[in-house]
Order: sequence, then structure tokens, then C-alpha cells
Amino acid sequence: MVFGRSKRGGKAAPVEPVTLKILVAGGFGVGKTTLVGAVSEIRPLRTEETLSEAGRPVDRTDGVESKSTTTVAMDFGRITIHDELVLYLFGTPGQDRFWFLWDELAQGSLGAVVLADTRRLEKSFAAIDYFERRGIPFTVAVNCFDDAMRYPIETVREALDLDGEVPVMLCDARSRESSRDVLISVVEHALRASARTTAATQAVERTRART
Ligand SMILES: Nc1nc2c(ncn2[C@@H]2O[C@H](COP(=O)(O)OP(=O)(O)OP(=O)(O)O)[C@@H](O)[C@H]2O)c(=O)[nH]1
Ligand SMILES: [Mg+2]
Repeated sequence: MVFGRSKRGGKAAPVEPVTLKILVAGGFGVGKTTLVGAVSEIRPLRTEETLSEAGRPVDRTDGVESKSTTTVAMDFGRITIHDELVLYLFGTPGQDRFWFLWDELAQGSLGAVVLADTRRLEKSFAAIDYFERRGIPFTVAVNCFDDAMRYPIETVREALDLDGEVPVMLCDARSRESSRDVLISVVEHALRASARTTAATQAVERTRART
């Protein structure tokens, strides 16, 4: 289910907010857990485990050698955009060995954020491919790490071979405002995509009715 009205006990609110599910995805260590934690108005659910010596042969830590933990199932958080719109955020695990969880997490999502790190841009290819194949709208958000080179948005778009309509933004996953802007971009982009699909369906139906 993509859309839903949240149920609340006690006094009925004048308007129940629409709730949407958004995925926060991307390669290992790009800042998914950080983003969910930065924007969530509830204490985020985290499933961090220590990166062990035993996992070293399979866990790719190149470029983020100082990282000591990784998400092994998911992150979960919630943000109220305004009275009538609440987003439930699901952060994906970053290591390849947890790919099997993605289908479960993606079910019913309106759209996704693909976080990218310009020092390891290739780590985002798999997430982009995943959402493109399933027709799930996504925004690419470049998480600007302090020691990473800054590139123009169009350079990032070209390097990732993205379609013209995919929004690309620069962000700081540690900042609530910046992360909130990224999430709003995902919602707007997904709603535009949905409106285009509806318009196309209606055009097909009108054509059928005439023939
Ligand atoms: N300087 C800087 N550090 C960041 C930023 N975002 C995240 N970090 C740090 O980078 C590390 C990785 O962040 P996480 O949020 O755990 O990354 P993740 O994508 O959830 O990682 P996995 O779940 O293991 O794939 C943490 O130590 C963060 O504090 C950022 O925007 N700037
Ligand atoms: Mg994580």
C-alpha cells in the first residue's frame, strides 16, 4: 500500500494525515542511517552491528575504512512534513550480502532517495539500477562529505547516466533541513511521475473508447 490514512486513538483529528513510505538507499557507508536519524521525529530504529574481522573478506569497506558498524536489517524513522503529510522512512542495509532484504523493504514505497558519495560513486549504481528496473521514482542526493571533491550536479548526472527527469541534489545527511529537502524532492518527483502515468492511462482509455 503506497497511500494510507494513519489511525489515531482518542479525539478524531480534523484531517488524518496521508502517510507515505520512502526508502533511503545507496551503497555502503553513504550516510543512510545518518539521514534517517537526522530527520526522524521519533527515536529512529537502528540495526547496527560491528564490522568484524570475520566479515572483512565479504564486507566492502574501501574508502570508509574508519567505519566500525553497519546496518544489518534496516533503519526506520518518521517525519511530519505538514499536518496532512507524514513520511515513514526505511533505510536499507548497505552491504551486498543483505540484498535479499531490499524487495521486502521496497514493497509499497512511493519513492526512494539514492544517497551517493562522490569518492565512491560506483557504489550507487546498484541502487539506481534496482529502482529503475522496478519503476520506483527516486532522487539522487550527493552526501557532501567534508573531504570529498565537489562536482556540479550535471557532472554527477552524467557520471551516473541518469535520465533527465531524475532529480539530483547536493545534501548533508547530518542536517535535518537538508535531508528534509531531499525527502520533499522525492515526494514531488514521485507525484509528478504518478500524474504522468495517470494521464497516459486516461489517454489510452480515451483512444480505446473512440475505436
Ligand atoms: N563528514 C561527514 N560524515 C558523514 C556524513 N554522513 C555520514 N557521515 C559519517 O559517515 C559514516 C557512515 O554513515 P552511516 O550513516 O552509518 O552510513 P550508512 O549508509 O548507513 O552505512 P551502511 O548502513 O553500513 O551502509 C558515519 O560515521 C557518519 O557519522 C556527512 O555528510 N559528512
Ligand atoms: Mg546504515
